Amino acid sequence: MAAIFQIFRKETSPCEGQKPGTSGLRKKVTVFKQPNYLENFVQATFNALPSDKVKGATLVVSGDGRYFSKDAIQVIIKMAAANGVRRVWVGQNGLLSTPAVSAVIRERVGGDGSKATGAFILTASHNPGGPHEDFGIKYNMENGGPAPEGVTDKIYANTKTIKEYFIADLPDVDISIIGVTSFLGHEGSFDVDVFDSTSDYVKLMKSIFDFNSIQKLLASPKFTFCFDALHGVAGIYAKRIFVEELGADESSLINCTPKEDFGGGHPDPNLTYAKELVARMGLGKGNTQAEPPEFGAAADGDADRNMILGKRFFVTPSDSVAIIAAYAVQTIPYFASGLKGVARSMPTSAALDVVAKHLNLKFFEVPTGWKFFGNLMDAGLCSICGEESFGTGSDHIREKDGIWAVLAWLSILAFKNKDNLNGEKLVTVEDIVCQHWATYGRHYYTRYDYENVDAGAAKELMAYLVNLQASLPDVNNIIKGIRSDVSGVIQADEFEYKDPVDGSISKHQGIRYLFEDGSRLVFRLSGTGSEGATIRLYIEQYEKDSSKIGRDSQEALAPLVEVALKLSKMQEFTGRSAPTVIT
Ligand code: VG1
Ligand code: CO
Repeated sequence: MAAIFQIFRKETSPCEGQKPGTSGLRKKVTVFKQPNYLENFVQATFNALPSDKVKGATLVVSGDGRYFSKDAIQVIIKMAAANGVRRVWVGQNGLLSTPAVSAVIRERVGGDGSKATGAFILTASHNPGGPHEDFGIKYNMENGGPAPEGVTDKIYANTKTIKEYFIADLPDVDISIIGVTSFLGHEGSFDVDVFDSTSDYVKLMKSIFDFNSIQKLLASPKFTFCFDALHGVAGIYAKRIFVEELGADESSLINCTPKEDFGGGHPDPNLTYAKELVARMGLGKGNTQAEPPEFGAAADGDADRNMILGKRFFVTPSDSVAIIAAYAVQTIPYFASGLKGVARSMPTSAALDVVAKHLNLKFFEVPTGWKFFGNLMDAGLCSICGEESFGTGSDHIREKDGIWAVLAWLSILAFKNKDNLNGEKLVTVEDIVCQHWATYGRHYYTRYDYENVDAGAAKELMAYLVNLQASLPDVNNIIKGIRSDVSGVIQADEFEYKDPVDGSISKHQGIRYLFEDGSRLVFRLSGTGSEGATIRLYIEQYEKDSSKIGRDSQEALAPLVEVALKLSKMQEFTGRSAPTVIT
């Protein structure tokens, strides 16, 4: 053991703009590298926690491996030591997916019986990485979920008054080698435990799913599979689970080596950014791919999001969660005794609502962001939940979980094909989705994102839409002038949520226009961008008539889209004639 480490108190002053967004603090790397910027936020977080969750505690520090993570991990280790933390757990090479962090907090027991009470997760999720791109940091609590608003508000308040931070003069720890490094301080010892990034998570997945039946599906020569990690952290889990445990061929994995800059792309699993997978699956204009795989999936940088594809077929995330919920009890052993309830974020389509009604399940609609699901799960009210933004998950952890969603779909496919693996033709992803629509009706759905819009203009547009809500007759007159074939608005408001467990209220969670026929328009400002503002416009229309469920979704939604764009004066306010991304 080396010499006793010293703790230094460093003077500092507040840095602007350290308000955590929908999921942590996300800024350009160049901002995070400014003197004291990272240190201030970390100290503000320590100061926001009850002292027993810092002094003597065990914390996890890891992330998706993006540029600047390794430097940040060393700083956080030294600040943890100086603030009295007893031990820090680090995934090998600093890698842990966001869902794996949640699993580690909840499940991992250290050699000496220790359990973690929180985690710093270093990721900006689906935002690009690299010296000129984004870095991010968020704090998760003892239940494995993101810090609730009460805590993030406190962190932000602390960043505005901070005067000092504490840091120990420890040497850098080699985080590429598994093992424990101990240091002696004036108040006792401090350990850094570097452990295998995948084993806790893999163990949890094996306890949830029937790996045997999935293995049989993957072994069928009729079933072909492709997974794209977009160079995010999902790659290390994909190799362990899909190849080593389930026997998929190595060639089924693409972009599964994590890179600090995600190979220069957006690690965002949607039809725009997951280009290679989308082409392989035979999707996209003019695609001539001869024999696409039966099933394709992608995850984002920190592996909490997922995109599910069939051969030449896209599953909307809103449909995906509804379908998983509908099949869960039959196909996933973890849910065999029934679902406690289901939940979705407000802008997510109502496909899940219809399933909940049919199956007589408790149902909740919460604001955007995973932190809102945690309370419901901790109270035993919710088993499965999802967001339209490619997030799906369950109460096995307190984060959304990309690999879990892929395993859930493989479980459904294995179930549907269990007596059919040598048959003429497999039941496909498309078959499963179409059957679902035929039973429950179809929710046509699309989202338009206007990225990096002038922040002032975005605010004005939102204010305009709120003002408009004061008079429904006026709204309906405007709409009639735009399209006479669109039904009338019967309710217009800003979504407000009262947490049924702790009674806390979250206001201004999105502007809604609800139509008589069940259609909806929702407008929100993103809380995860790092530059300007991003306007999200969500458009949904319900179709019960089974003869009308097979239309192209952009075509089916065209009248509503026209109404949304003209009603909001999108082009007038933003100067944009088209969105940056359509999903
Ligand atoms: C977006 C999504 C939201 C998701 C959040 C974090 O937030 O809309 O549904 O929970 O990202 O996901 P916003 O405020 O930009 O709309 V992740 O994978 O970036 O942690
Ligand atoms: Co993510």
